Parts: sequence; C-alpha cells; structure tokens
Amino acid sequence: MAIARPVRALGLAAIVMWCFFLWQIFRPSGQISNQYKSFERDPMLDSTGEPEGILRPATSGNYAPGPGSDRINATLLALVRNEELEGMLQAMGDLERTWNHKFNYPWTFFNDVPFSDEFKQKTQAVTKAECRYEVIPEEHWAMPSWINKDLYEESVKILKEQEIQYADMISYHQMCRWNSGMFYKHPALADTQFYWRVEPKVHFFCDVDYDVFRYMQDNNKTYGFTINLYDAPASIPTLWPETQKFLAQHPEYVHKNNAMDWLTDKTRRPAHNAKANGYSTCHFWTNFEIADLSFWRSKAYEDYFNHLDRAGGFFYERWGDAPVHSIALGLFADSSSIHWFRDIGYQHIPFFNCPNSPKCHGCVKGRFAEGADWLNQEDCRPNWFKYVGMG
Ligand SMILES: Nc1nc2c(ncn2[C@@H]2O[C@H](COP(=O)(O)OP(=O)(O)OP(=O)(O)O)[C@@H](O)[C@H]2O)c(=O)[nH]1
Ligand SMILES: *[C@@H]1O[C@H](CO)[C@@H](O)[C@H](O)[C@H]1NC(C)=O
Ligand SMILES: *[C@@H]1O[C@H](CO)[C@@H](O)[C@H](O)[C@H]1NC(C)=O
Ligand SMILES: [Mg+2]
Repeated sequence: MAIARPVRALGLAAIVMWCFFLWQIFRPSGQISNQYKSFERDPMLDSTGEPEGILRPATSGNYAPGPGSDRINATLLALVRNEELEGMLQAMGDLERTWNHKFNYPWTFFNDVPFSDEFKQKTQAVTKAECRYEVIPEEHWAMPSWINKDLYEESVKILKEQEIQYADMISYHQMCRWNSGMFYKHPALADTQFYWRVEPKVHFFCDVDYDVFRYMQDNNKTYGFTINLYDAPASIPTLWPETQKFLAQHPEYVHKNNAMDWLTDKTRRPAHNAKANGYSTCHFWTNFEIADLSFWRSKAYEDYFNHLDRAGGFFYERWGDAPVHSIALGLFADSSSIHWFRDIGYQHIPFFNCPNSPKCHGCVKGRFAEGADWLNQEDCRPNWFKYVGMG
C-alpha cells in the first residue's frame, strides 16, 4: 500500500520529535544548565597541582609498614556496619591505590557492635597497613538520659512531614551525635592526632604523592575538606539560635580570624538563611574530612558540643555532624588553618570534587553533581572562596 508523500513526511517529523523529546529527558547530565551553575568558570576546570607549602613525598622517609617509621600519629578512620563490607572494600581499594599504599597509615574501624571475622579478614587483605577494629562504648552511642522519648517520637513525625531523610532512624541520630562529639573520645584514638575520615562506597580518583598528614602538621592546618554544601534547613531550625545562646555565654571562644561571614551569608540563598534562623546552612561535607583531633578536644569545642547535646537537637531535630563541625570551625578556628584539598579527587554520591590534573582518572573534570541538574544549586563553594579563599 502506497503512503502519500505528505503523510510520510509527517510520520518522519513525528519520529524526529519523539526522539528529541526522549533525548531532552534522558540526555546525559554532563551539561549544567545556567540556571544552576555556581560559577562563570568552575575553579576545578583550572589546572590543579599539589598545594603550596612543605610537602613530603614517600621517598623522603621510611613509610614501610611496621613500627619505627616516619609516619606521624594519624589514622584513616571509618565508622561502618558489618553489612557495608563491600562498600568499605571499594572505598579502601580506591584510597590504598591512590595514596595509602605509599604511606601505610593504619586504618581504624569503629562499630556499635563487634566486627565480624569476615569483615576483619577482608578489610585487612586490602592493605599492608595495620587495621584496628574498635567497638564504641555504650555510653558514647546510647541516646542520652535527658532525651524525652515521647518528644522524640513527636518530633520525628514533624521531620518526616518535612521530608527530612532518615529522621525516623534512631541510629542515624546516634551516628550524627557520635560523629559530632564522641568519636575523638574513644580510647583507641588517645595517641592519635590526625585522622582522615572515610565512608563506605566513596571514590578517590587522583594520585596523591605527599604525606597528607604531614602536610597538615607542617603547614599548621586544623581541618581539610573537599566539598562545601548547603544543608536542609528543616533539619537544623534551632541549631543557630542555640549557637547564639552559647556565644552569648562564651564570647571569648570566637577566633579573631573566624569565618562568621561565611556562616551567616544570606545573599546567595536567602530562604535557607531565613529557615535556619540566621545560618546560611553552608557546611563542609564531613563524609570526607582530614583534621587535627586537638580541635575537637579543645575546651571551646567540648563546651559547645555539651551545650548542643543538652539542647537535644541531635534527636528532636536532625542536626548533622556536618553543620555542627562547620559552625564550630567557622567560629573557633583560624580560618587560614582550614584547607581546601582541591587536589584530592573525591565522590560520595551524588557530589564530586574532580580536579583538572593528569593525576586524576575516572571522574569528569569539573563535574560537581551527578543525577539531576538541580543538585548543582547545593554547591556552596563559591561562598567559602568569597569569604575565606581557596587556600
Ligand atoms: N556501625 C554503624 N555505622 C553507621 C551507623 N549508621 C551510620 N553508620 C556509618 O556512618 C556513616 C554515615 O552513614 P550513612 O548512612 O552513609 O549516612 P549519609 O552519608 O548521610 O547517607 P547516604 O547518602 O545514604 O550515604 C557511614 O560510614 C555508615 O557506615 C550505625 O548504626 N552503625
Ligand atoms: C604518638 O603515639 C605514641 C604511641 O604510639 C605516643 O607515645 C606519643 O606520645 C604520641 N604522640 C603524640 C603527639 O600524641
Ligand atoms: C606554624 O606555626 C608555628 C608555631 O606557631 C610557626 O613557628 C611556623 O612558622 C608555622 N608554620 C607555617 C608553615 O605557617
Ligand atoms: Mg554515606
């Protein structure tokens, strides 16, 4: 049966339109629409090398596994469940390949229940370095006695209505509290000064050829981050008001070179600042952090954490360790001691730090988010660079 030429043309046009429609929906999200772009030109697209300052390559000392090395008191640190073994092996594999096989820093694993033999055997098999497996003491993990269970249950309902992820998992609240104010009190870390926090399933993309812990020590760095994000204001409505109460009692703890402007910015995302009652919600994304434990062990931070803990927001709201750490650093640390590790390629779904460097493989240079365009608006790095810099 012959089909008239105009009808054929129409049919072809319909197919073309349909393909275009599908492409619009399913096209790869590599292209960031202007609406959500944070920078005219993302600094990650600029050529990235090693940081300035004193650097020690593996050849500068004895980094072989075992005692008597040139390693300082530092550890790779992971809070992880037995069920997350596969994801942990993947993350360890990445970090061993890109960095730790050269330096052999020990791994310290924490869990609220004992690690299984399988977990111990398989993780130790990924590294030549020493692995330590630690159980968290009950008094560091349990919900504190002053938290009212009924009030907690009521609060969870409200948080759920506001679509706060994991609000109904008590263990998530416990995890956030432990990461905020407990991990550094574990006896296994008594002799440790620096740690690098690693979560299961994260990725590392770039070869790093210097001792990162020595970099922190030699250059007087307190804290290192890769990604800076906005938080969900509904998870922390009273965190900033509680912080202000604390500061009224303890103005002496605020460092003269603080990052208060970064904490309180309301120009870039005013609605977030309003909903969080004065806090921009901008925070270091703490699933990656390289830091000096003496900051958390300071009187200023201890008093601040105790104030927050008593206020109850780790349970009645869903305060994360990320905003808590970030506010404390922004207030009590010298902002020049906070370092952006732009050279450490990193991913925790759905965000990336992917530098433009020949040392990096497996991520798209300059890509910040994967999955949906709107995720790019969660990028808060421009504020850190604006108020503090890229150091
Ligand atoms: N042992 C133990 N580890 C936990 C528990 N809850 C969370 N963790 C660990 O704490 C870290 C953060 O938990 P996640 O569930 O990844 O939280 P998240 O990163 O905010 O959420 P995702 O986006 O789902 O990854 C991970 O390393 C987990 O393995 C727990 O109840 N017990
Ligand atoms: C480093 O650890 C050793 C024990 O492993 C300890 O004797 C020493 O005091 C520690 N140093 C610091 C600065 O904590
Ligand atoms: C680090 O701090 C010490 C003591 O304050 C100082 O002597 C040293 O010069 C500083 N080093 C750098 C690289 O800033
Ligand atoms: Mg995670």
